[in-house]
Parts: sequence; C-alpha cells; structure tokens
Amino acid sequence: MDCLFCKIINREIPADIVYEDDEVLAFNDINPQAPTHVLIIPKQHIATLNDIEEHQLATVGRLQYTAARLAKDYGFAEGGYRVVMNCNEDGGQTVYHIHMHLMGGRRFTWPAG
Ligand code: IU
Repeated sequence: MDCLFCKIINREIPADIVYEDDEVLAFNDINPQAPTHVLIIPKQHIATLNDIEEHQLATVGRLQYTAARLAKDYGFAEGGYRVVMNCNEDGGQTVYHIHMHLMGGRRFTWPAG
C-alpha cells in the first residue's frame, strides 16, 4: 500500500519513533509546530476519521490514551497541551492515515486557524 505512515510502521521509511506498542506508533513530526509535536497513529491503516468502524474503537481510543500518557512523560500534562485530528481537505489533512497530533511545551490559542 502506498501510504507514508504504513511505510514508517513497516520501517521502510525512517522516523524518530518515541513510543510503540501492538496497536499504535508515535513519532516526532518532521515539521514541528510546538516544542513537542508527536504524531500518534494506529498500526491498522484507516484513511480518515470518516472511515473508522465500530470494531476499531478500542484502537482509536488508544490514540487518545497514548497522547495523555506521553503528555505526562513529557511533563506538560498538568500545564496543558493540544491534540488535533484533521479530517479531509477542509480539515487540513495531508496524510491519509489517521493520526493524532500531540503538541505541547507552549501556550496555544483558540480558535485554530
Ligand atoms: P495532517 O493533519 O495530515 O496535515 O498532518 C500530517 C503531518 O505529518 C504534518 O504535521 C507533517 O509535518 C507530518 N509529516 C511527517 O511527520 N513526516 C512526513 O514524512 C510527512 C509529513 I510527508
């Protein structure tokens, strides 16, 4: 499958991996928007948020769970952080394998641009 993030999972493309378990992988974003900017992805290929099926809910929940655990490890859980999932073109999605952005280490504004 011609998916960049599947290639990272399969070690066909290098990435700066910070966490891995049976279901998810987390690595540093190549174009960080915060002092810490990690992408957390499921090992199953799911193209967009619209494509999640009910049997995949536990895996998707693990993305959020992993984000919170990493935020604690990085030391910004209490101070606060931002998680984002972009969906399709208007949502700003550029890689079509779902991913949760975990950003921390600075103060964020709202609304998002
Ligand atoms: P988006 O939500 O689909 O726009 O996020 C894609 C992210 O993937 C974006 O922040 C890119 O900087 C990041 N990324 C990456 O980490 N490694 C890559 O080889 C490519 C994109 I292409």
